[in-house]
Formats: sequence, structure tokens, C-alpha cells
Amino acid sequence: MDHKKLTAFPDQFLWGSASAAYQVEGAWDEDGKGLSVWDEFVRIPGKTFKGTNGDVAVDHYHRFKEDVALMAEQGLKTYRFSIAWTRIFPEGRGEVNVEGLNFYQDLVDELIKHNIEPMITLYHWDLPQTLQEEYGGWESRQIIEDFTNYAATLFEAFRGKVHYWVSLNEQNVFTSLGYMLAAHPPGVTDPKRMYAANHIANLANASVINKFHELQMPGKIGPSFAYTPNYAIDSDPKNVLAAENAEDLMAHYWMDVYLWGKYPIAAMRFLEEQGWAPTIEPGDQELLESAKPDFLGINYYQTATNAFNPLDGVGSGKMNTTGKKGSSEESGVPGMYKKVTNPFVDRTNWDWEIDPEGLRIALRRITSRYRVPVMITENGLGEYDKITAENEIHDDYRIKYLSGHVHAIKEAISDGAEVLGYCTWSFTDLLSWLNGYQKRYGFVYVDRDEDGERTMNRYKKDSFYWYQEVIKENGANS
Ligand code: BGP
Repeated sequence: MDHKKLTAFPDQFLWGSASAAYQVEGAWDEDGKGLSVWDEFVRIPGKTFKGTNGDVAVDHYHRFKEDVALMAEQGLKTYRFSIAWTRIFPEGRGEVNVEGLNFYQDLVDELIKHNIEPMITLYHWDLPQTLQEEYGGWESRQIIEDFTNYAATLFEAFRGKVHYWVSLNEQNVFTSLGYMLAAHPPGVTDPKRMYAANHIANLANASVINKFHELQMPGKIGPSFAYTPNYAIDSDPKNVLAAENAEDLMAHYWMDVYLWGKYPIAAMRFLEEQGWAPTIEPGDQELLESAKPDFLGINYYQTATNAFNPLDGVGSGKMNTTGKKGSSEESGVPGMYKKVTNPFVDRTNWDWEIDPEGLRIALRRITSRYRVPVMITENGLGEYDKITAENEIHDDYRIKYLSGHVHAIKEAISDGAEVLGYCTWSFTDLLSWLNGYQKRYGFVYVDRDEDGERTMNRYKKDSFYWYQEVIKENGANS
């Protein structure tokens, strides 16, 4: 619908930016930190672009004061970051590693000092390697207790200081890439194991949310879901059904569980037919239904357009991790859907579709289906950036991308969606898990690449000043 006048962003709207421990911190073995599954996985030849890893990343561990000062200069209202489980419990459980916890205490205090609301992600993929080796990580129900204890330790450590918490980051991504595509640790290709691990992750997520509420923590908690809204390529009913299949299997399969504690019916039937359905034990259903997230976090980057795919049709295809436009392969789930090119939108050099309207559609769908407040925990554009001789970065393409999305949020708010905040991905440039350092997302350019650590100097891009203005006027002209 067209609005005569758009609704203003709420006064308390959290304009923010996000990162994840492994992608920014570095200091991979300092101050008692244990090894995570990513510390190991990146050393397997061929897994990451040019063998890049986060050993040093963008050295945020040692430069966090400089980074927070830049956030304050920009006017950020919130900074979303993740805690490395292995800094708190080097082996996943046991005694707290005080030095590791101190790092985050210092970071949180520094943010508060600058009036920036800290938003903590409990789990952004860097599982303690010990837990992977001891009992298979997410494939064992033991993780429910260990993850809950780890979370409870942090809740108590930051009670009253941190008011926004993200439980799991992109459970759909770490389970699919970890157990179906072998692109993330533990490098498995077995859908049955994926859906089993995913079910256990759902239980762990529910348990942590319940713990937060039992402890009467001041603040809000929710998971962050990587939501890619699905479209049909046209009105051929076969293609429309394919889009419904994709939405059920790729989105409702997680969101329905977070908000309703129930798996979607058609997707579950499909998994049962394939022999991939998870085992639901007595008590599981009650646990899932008892947990009530205070918001749904969404990471929104793109939409997906779908067409009919027969049972003997295309399966998973190679992702574009090199930045060569057009190099990603066709992919789908036989019998459900296949992803096709949307002729109405442009794509990045990594073949991600650029679709600001899709964010409004995402917010509309979530609002209608679940009636829950949404925190946009990630949105951004990964592109090549060029630094000039004067150390300027003219990233007008990023400004265009982000301003389109901010406008879409404003339209969704005008439609009636409740949006608590907007975190761009990312504040500084950082390591992309599979795409190295050349796929940049930040407002702040970091002088390093996959060939060397260079100076690590920080330079403000044009988009830095653009967002500064948006925040200052609370999106009034967006
Ligand atoms: C999300 C992750 C982030 C980040 C982002 C960009 O899926 O939560 O950690 O990496 O995507 O993705 P990429 O680095 O693959 O471009």
C-alpha cells in the first residue's frame, strides 16, 4: 500500500551496527582462550577463500577502544557483538576464565561510557572444540545444559548493564552449512544429522530463553534468524507452490518453532518421507512451547525467487565465495523448489540479490504471522571497496543499499510493524567466514586483506557520515 505520510521512527529506535567475535577479535589464543571449531576448521585446506582465518582478524581485541570511539563519533545507539564461548569457558564448561570475561566487561563498560547500548549475541558459531570432540557438539543433548550454564553465567555477569540479548545467531545457517553442505564446521553432509542437531539447537535456544526469564533479567532476549523471504517466479500455480514449499522448509521451519514451539506441517511431512525428520522425545514439545522470545531478531540480506523442481531435479550447488559475479550454481531441494534468478532485481558481485522492498515484505509477514516485535540484527552490503590516495572510500553503492533498506523499514513501521532497532552489518570491515577480507561490509575501512595484515589502520568511509546523519535526525528524511 502507498501511505499518504510515513510514520516516524520511534524515539527510542536503536540505530546500530553488528559484528561477531571470530570475525573481528583476533587474539585467537590469548588470555586463556580455548580453541573453537572455527579455529580448527579454517586450517582445513580449501575451506575458506585463500585460506583466510580469524587468528588476527581486524584485531578488535586490542583495538576495541579505538573502535568504540568511532562508534561514539558516528552516534551509534547500540552495538551488537558476540561473546566467544571459549574465552569464558575455554573447554566449554567448568571454571570461568576470568581474563576472558574481563575483556567483555571492559568492552561493555566502554560502550556504556559512550551511551551505546550493548547487545550481546551468546552464540555466533564459535563452539568450543572440546565440546565438539567430547560429545559431538550440537548433536548431543548434553549441549542444552552446557549452553544454558554458559548463558546464565553471562546473564549474571552483565545483569543491569546489558538489556538486549541474542540467543543463537542464524541457527538455520550454522546447521545447514555445518551438516548439509559441509561449508561450516563440523563439515558434514547428512540431512538426517542436520535436522537432529537443529532440533537440539531448538531445545537449547528454548532453555536459554526460559533461563533468562526465570532469572528475571531486566531486558529482552530473542534468536536471530537469517530470513530470506521467498517469491514465486510467476503465477504458474506450480511455481507458487514451490515458493510456499521454500517458505515452509527454509523459514517457517525455524520461525514457527521460535514463536509457536511447533514445526510446520508440510515441511515436517516432507522430512518424514525423506527419512530426515528429527526424533522428538517426551517433554521436547512442552519445552519448545514454553519459551517465549521477547523479540524476533532477523538478519536480512536478500530474497529468493523460486520455481517448480521435480523429485529428480536440482540439489545443492556451489556458492559464490570468490566475488566473480554469476559464478554461483543453481540450487534447490528436489521435490520442493529450486532457486531461480529474479529478473526484477540487481545482484552484488557475490550474487546476493539486492531487494530493499523484500525487507518490508519480511517485516510484514512476520508481523502478520507472529505479532512479535522485530529487531533487525543484520543488514548490509558486501562489496569490493577502493581506498584513494587521500584515504577516502567512496562507497555510494553501500549508501544506496542501506538507505533503500532504511526506507523500507519506515514503510513497514507505517504498515504497523513493531521494529525495535536496526543493526547494519558491519561496523568495521571484518573477516567474512568463507569469503576472506575482500568482501567488505563496514562503515569503517580496515587496512588489511587476505595477503597481509598491513597497518590495520581504520578509515571512515562515505557511508560512515551518511549513517551519522540518519541517526542524528532519527531517520526523519529516510
Ligand atoms: C550472516 C552472518 C554474519 C556475516 C554475514 C555476511 O550470515 O551472521 O556473520 O558473515 O552473514 O555474510 P558473508 O560474510 O558470507 O558475506
